[in-house]
Amino acid sequence: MSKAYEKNTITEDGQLLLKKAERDQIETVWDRYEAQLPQCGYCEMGLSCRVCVMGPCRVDPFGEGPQKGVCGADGDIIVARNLCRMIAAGAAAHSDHGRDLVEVLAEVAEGRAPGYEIKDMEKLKRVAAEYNIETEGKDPLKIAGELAHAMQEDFGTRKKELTLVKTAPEKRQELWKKIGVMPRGIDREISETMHRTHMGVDNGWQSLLLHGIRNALSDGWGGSMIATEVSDILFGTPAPKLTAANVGVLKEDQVNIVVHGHNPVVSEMIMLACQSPEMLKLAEEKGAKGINLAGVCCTGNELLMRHGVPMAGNHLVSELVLTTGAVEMMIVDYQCIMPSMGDVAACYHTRMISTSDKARFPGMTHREFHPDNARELAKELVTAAIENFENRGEVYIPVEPVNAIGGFSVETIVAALGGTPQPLIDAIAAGKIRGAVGVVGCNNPKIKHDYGHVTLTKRLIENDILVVDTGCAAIANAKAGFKVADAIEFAGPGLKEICGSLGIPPVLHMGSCVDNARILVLASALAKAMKTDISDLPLAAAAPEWYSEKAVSIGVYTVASGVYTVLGPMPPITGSMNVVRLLTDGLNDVVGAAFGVEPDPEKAAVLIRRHIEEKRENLGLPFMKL
Ligand code: CUV
Ligand code: SF4
Repeated sequence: MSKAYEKNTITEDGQLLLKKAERDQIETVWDRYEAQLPQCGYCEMGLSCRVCVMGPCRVDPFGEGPQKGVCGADGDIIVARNLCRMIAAGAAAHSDHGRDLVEVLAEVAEGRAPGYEIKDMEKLKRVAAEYNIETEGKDPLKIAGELAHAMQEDFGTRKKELTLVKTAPEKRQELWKKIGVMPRGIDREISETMHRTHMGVDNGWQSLLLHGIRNALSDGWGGSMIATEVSDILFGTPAPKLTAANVGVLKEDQVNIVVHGHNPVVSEMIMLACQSPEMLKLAEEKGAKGINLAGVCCTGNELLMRHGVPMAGNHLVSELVLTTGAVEMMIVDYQCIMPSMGDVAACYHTRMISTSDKARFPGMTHREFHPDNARELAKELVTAAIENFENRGEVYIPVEPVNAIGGFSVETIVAALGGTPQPLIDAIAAGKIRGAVGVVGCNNPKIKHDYGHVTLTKRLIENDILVVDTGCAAIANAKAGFKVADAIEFAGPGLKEICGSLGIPPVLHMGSCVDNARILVLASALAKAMKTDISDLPLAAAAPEWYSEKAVSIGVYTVASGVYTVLGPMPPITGSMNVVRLLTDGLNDVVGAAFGVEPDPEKAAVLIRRHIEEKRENLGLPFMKL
């Protein structure tokens, strides 16, 4: 059987490693996807329901079979309920990640987290001020303790609104209040979604979706934002750093340790252990030239943003990274870690370690990290990885890494602009930069790996649209070479001029998926500086290859924040034309933005350019007829 490697991925390392995987008889995500075809049409349309045991039920999309579930729910209700449950799961994932960070902050405050510390004192004070915590002359650890406590309150049910929502433009806040979607408590909204979607509770597809919006907002302006802010406090606010991406970042003559997952709590400690002289000495004794730490997915993005740790790959190549035979140990925390990873690793010498009490995987050794044991456990694991170096078989690292610059927090972007967003606004007003787009989200075997991200990004920057990216999209764009200063060659003349004079690439890496909150903060800053609402600005977002429930939550809070968002893969909603019309059009009248769906990135680029020109025209800025 010959495989069309080119059909699966545009990346050279991905194609070569797919060949290697075939030789080694490794089953990959693409093989399993093919084995699943054709996928269930009812599920694809969102028309199947497993909410209770009178079912499972399905509604016939052609109007011939049953039109209602056993309980009487029709297609609109079932589709809306399913979508809301996706939002709840996504919001829960991001927000629980945020909670874990808040817990570390609390333990740091109590002196029970050796190795962790407050890295960004200024940010601690700034965020504490948002929570109305007095900081003058107060011991930082005391501030940290009070802040952790106040943030934990945001997760609860006792508030009228989340604290950080007030960083949104005032008009936006008023709108959220007016339509009744102001998020009250992070856990509360998730829990209420589960309640409303229970059989026999909320059976208004519109009211369900409105609550879905509130739930998603509790992620974007709550859980995710808290995750980002606390990560910056504990590990430092990112600043531009040179890094590299693709599987070529693995080193033949060094001990390779790869971290995979999302939360920096574990990976930061692993990084510190890798840098310790004691470990480096041990590696040398074992015949290695050093210890090379690399990332996959968002925990990698967290390390990349703050420390320039290189990135071996994104979601769809996570299995392939192991087929290099060069990875001594992969250490995972949670989210987006395929349960197949242990099977792949078993064909090589790679040791697989799971670290979170809430995330177990077949074929992995479980070594649980807690703030009090993290520093010691990290050293133990790195020692074991070093000792595994001598067990290596054949190593295959077929490509050279691509350089990239990462680390664009809002703080550094504003600093690069000279301390205010005004130069960016001036450039937009003058038409040198036509607008800005967040390209975010996952990979999905339904879209050729990285093709969606890279094609869309290329089309946007060549049309003078600044791109900011996060998650797997950010890794795709790094591999494509869009993140070095020279990448301005790919940009249109206006963007090229502005980025050239600032010395920044035309595509700015803003971090992990929870760091989409940084994009919200940036959009807010622009809207506030222009004394308007986010929905008036020439902005858009895209998730060209999304797959996860987290991405659904992100998409919904982005639209609800006033940003037109184009999805690549179609969400499971086509079973209800009412839901489709609301999400792709009706929401414009509710929140001033809506979704588009366009799997072809060339066409998505046109949709986005048209949207941006329309916003420019409305603002009275020079616009281009497309
Ligand atoms: Ni969240 S972006 S696959 S790892 S959610 Fe995971 Fe970051 Fe998508 Fe990528
Ligand atoms: Fe069927 Fe209704 Fe139960 Fe869903 S909630 S499984 S539609 S009976």
